This record gives sequence, C-alpha cells and structure tokens, in this order.
Amino acid sequence: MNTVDVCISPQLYPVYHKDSSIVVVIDILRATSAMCTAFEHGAAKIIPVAAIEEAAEYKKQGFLVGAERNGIAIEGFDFGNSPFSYMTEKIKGQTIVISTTNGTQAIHAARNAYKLVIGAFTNITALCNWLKLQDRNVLLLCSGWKNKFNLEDTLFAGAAAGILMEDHSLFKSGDGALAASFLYESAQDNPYKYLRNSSHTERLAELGLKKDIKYCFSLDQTAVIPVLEGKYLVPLS
Ligand code: 3SL
Repeated sequence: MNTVDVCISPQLYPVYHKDSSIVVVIDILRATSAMCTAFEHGAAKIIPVAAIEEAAEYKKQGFLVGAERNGIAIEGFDFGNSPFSYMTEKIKGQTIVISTTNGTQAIHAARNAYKLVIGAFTNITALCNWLKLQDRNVLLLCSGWKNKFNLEDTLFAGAAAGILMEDHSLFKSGDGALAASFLYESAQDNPYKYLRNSSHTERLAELGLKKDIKYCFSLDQTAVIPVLEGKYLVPLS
C-alpha cells in the first residue's frame, strides 16, 4: 500500500526522499499560495529560483520577477510574495520568475522528485482529489522557516494528510502524517486564530499583511495544481 507522510523541513528531505514519491511542496505563508493565485490569474509558467542573483539575471532578460526575503519585497523586482500582487492582468500568458525565502528553496531541494506539485489551502480539494487517483507514495514537504518547523505548513500538511487518510484502503500513514493530522484537528475550527502567536503570522502582521494571511487560509480559490516540468512550474493538465 502507498504511504502518505509529512516532512517538516527541507533539511530533512533527504531522509524522506523515495524515488517513487509524489512530493507536494507547501509554503502556506505565502509562496505556494501566491503561485496558485498566479496560475488562477492566467500565468502560463513560473520559474521558481532559489537565489536572488538568478532572479536578477531573469529580470535583466526581461522576465516579470517576484522576489521576497523575510517577508519584504525586494526593490527592483516586479512583485513581492503577496498573492494579491499576482491578481493582475499583467501576468496573463506570461512566464514569471519567483524567488522567496523558503518556498523556492524547498522546490529546489525536491526538484528531482518523481513528480513535484504545489499545495496550498487555496487548491486543497483539487490537489487531494488528484493525489488519491495516482496510486503513488505522497510526501507532504513543508518549507518551514529557514529549515525550522513552522506551524502553518504543518497545519496544511495535516489537513491534506487527513483527507488522504479518510479512505483507509488508499494510504498507510507515516508518523509525520499522523502528528500533522492531529495538529490540524485541534486547529480546524479556526486555523487563523490558532496561528495568531506563531512566528510568521506575527512577522507578516507587523508588516501590515494580515489580509494576506486570511487569504492564504481561504479554501479552494482554484482548481489548478502547479507541477514542476524541468525548470518550469506549469498547471497540471
Ligand atoms: O518563505 C517564503 O518562501 C515566503 O513565503 C515567506 S513570506 O510569506 O513572503 O514572507
């Protein structure tokens, strides 16, 4: 039987890696939520890059580029990491480049997975329905914060693992999936409130970004599942 498990940090990814697994990269606040939003608003492809220098090279070549570090949009680029900044006609049909503190680092770490897809509360139902049909191991990879555990990614991992484990014939659960699903059970009535003292919620709130946090916890804003093909994220067809 296939397994669903949760890896709480990109640093631990090599320990969890299996050649046959689908990896779901998660950065709820805010990278993977922003990526889903960009596709929902018509972006054709996203090139996720780990290094700012690489993002700057793409900018020189004329690409639209989003770049963020520590929650702050980097000067000289077109977007930061707010999902709202990707709700624009400007990105329709475009290949855009994104570099973020943790999310694009996690994508980079897992880029050689059998298949890498992007997860967020904003695409959770479409993502889980698709994962159930794949007959594959699933690893929910949390981007965390600078390789540390973070609450919001693990909550999402718990929500997704809970959905995948509903049908006991589909997945065996690793302890990471069990722990994350127990955590989500205690948060699900009001995840936003549950997170109010968490480090990145406080960081974004101090930057005046509470609206982003609320949006990133809204369910099913899109049915798009971004998948990595070579260096590009594209909508799964
Ligand atoms: O860590 C990341 O990749 C970002 O999502 C962080 S932030 O929400 O833009 O601050």
